[in-house]
Amino acid sequence: MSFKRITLATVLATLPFALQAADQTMSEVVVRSTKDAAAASATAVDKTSLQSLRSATSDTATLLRDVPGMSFQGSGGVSSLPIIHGLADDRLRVKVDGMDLLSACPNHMNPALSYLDPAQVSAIKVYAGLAPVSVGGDSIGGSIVAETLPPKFAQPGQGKLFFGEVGAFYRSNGNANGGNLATTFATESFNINYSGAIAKSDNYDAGGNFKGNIYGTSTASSTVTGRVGHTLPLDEVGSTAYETRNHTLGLAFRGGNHLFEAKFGYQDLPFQLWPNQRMDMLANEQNRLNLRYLGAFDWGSLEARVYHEEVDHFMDFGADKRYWYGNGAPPTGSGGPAAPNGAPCAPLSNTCAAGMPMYTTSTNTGVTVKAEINLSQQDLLRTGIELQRYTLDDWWPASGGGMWPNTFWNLNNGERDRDAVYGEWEKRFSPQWQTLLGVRYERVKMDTGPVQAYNNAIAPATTLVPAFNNSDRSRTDNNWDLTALATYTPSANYDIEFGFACKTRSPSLYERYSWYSRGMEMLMVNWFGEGNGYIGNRDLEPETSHTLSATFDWHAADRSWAFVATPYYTHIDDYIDAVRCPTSLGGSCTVANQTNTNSFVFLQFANHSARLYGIDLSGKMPLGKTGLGAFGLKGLLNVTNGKNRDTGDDLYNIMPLNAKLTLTHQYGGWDNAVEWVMVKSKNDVSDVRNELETPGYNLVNLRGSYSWKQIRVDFGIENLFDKLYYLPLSGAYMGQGTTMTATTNATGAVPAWGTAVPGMGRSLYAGINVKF
Ligand SMILES: [Cu+2]
Repeated sequence: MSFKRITLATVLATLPFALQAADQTMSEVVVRSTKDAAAASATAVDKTSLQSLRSATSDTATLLRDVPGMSFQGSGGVSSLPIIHGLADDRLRVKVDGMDLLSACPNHMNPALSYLDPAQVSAIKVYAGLAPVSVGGDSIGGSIVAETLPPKFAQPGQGKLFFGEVGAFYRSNGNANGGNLATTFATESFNINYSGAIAKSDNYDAGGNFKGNIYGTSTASSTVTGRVGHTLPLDEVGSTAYETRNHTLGLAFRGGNHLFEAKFGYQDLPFQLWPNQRMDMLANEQNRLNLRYLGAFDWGSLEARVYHEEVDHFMDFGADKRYWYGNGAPPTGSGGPAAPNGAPCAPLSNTCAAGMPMYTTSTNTGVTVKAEINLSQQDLLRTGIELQRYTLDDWWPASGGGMWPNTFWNLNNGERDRDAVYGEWEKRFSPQWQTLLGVRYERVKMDTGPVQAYNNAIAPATTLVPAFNNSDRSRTDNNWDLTALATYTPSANYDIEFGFACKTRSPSLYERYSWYSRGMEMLMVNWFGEGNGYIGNRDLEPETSHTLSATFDWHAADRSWAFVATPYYTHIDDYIDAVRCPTSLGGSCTVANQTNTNSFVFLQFANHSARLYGIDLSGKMPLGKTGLGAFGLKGLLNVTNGKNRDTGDDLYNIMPLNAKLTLTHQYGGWDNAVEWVMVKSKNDVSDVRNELETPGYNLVNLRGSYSWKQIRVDFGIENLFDKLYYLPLSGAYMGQGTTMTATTNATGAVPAWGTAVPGMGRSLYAGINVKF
């Protein structure tokens, strides 16, 4: 667990120059900016936790698991969607090295943090509800800031530096393994560094006795040639395998008070299968370039950044979701076992289908300029501009059957551009009182081109295609954000931070422009994991949150013990929730769909009034020192409640009451822990989405590590007692069988509505990292 004041030191250590404080002026600027109120409202994960978790997970978002107020929407093995105080995914601003990255996929399979391996993260922090406006806009639920290795330079007279780290891990469940390498060569003014990591896993096994293979008998189930069910061993959770490779290359130059950095990032992900989506990611490639200037001046500091990102994303059915058509061999790199022969399907026609290829590409170009101006010893002004140009294409080539004869255009030349300007004023009235006040204006402009259905000549395409193509689709939102924070430190043992934030997020391209009401196409538009289908709403308004929050922090002067409580209340106007799609849209928006309670359903996005409240509690205390080492206790408890105020329904995917108690042990180079994770049953569910309830559970994890000067070994056992449990925020299990039916229990189809995704059974893990 990490506490913000303690971790300021960690944040400091990871900032450029701080390690090698060769330049006095420069480091003073950097030091100043981490002591301010803006930094105080963040919770950073400490270095030790980052190091120990990288052997236990390849899913970078979950590095934040011990941050109060965080939960995670389960997804592919390396693509969890972070949630802060019940607000998920696009509602958060997630920055990787200062870049605003967005998922380019109708299932949000490639969120920002999926482009970093845990081993590449040198710092990650969370601004819950009360994020300063300088940390980012177009979000209502807070910000997550992740950074890769900062450049380190040689000190005067030190000559050349060459150092690095190499590591590897193995996890028994799913036979997961991978490795990481980071190296740096540097002089006093030049730095070149590389970091790379690979990770792969087979499907994992659930704990206990999981029978997900409900319809897995191998008989033909459909008139579509060759479509039969796929049999998995009992206990194996289908479509949880993955393989990912991430690389960054950095160059940096320093002269006087100026730093110039260039970072290239590359992801080449062969496959990541999805237990709670109807599709699998069978390729994802990202290229990113990030140029940064940082300068220190008498008056303060100036930071400028230009970035460009391109994503190529491809989906189809992975190994567990169909038998392969044609010669029976799965596509190269799809990760699954070879399937028995299906009947050949060539040429494609309206009665002969071969999978469902879906492509998404995006380009993302941003410019940010930020100045920190020291107005006086007590006053700091932060001001900046942020520009972003974003384009997205989403198309599904004809593949036979009902997907014939056209290419389906889900989004054709979608554009989402942001222009923002902000100002933020920090004042230190006295050693006890600090305040921060910031205002941000942001204009979001969106548009998209004409679309077409697989077949424009059949209903409901006959009406929806012309309706969409003849409509005025350009939208401009003028959004205002405001954050007001105060920190009061009456003594060395107590401080309180409290404030108010008003934040605005414009709808995403998918929320506004997904347009087709046929069942299969709607089922493809879903980033919630609960198996429903969605259609967009061009009349959506931006959602605006109003959050009141306070953090009460009692602690020892050296933080050997601490107790922290953060209550919060958020009211959201125009919250983008969902309604059963109106029958006027035709297609699968049927009368029966309006009232179904035990099936997958079809929904349309709609603005409603909503509210969330809750409290995060965390604490730690020493238990005493014996000849066997120092023992301590850490605890964490999160409560969140969310309601749609218009319909009275519960909000979707709210984590039930959960707590974690950790017994820690330190002795020499040993650092060990026993974790007890407790999660209550989830009974408050979204009725409109037929969200699944999940039972409560307890898990025990063991973690150990031993550090020498240059070698660190981590090991542990997760889910020690091999319990079968269901992930409360992972939606519906659709990891095996054919996935294109919303309502039937046909042989060979996905498990019927009502099965949640089981969590991982017992897993032993070990990792080693060697510094050189
Ligand atoms: Cu996708």
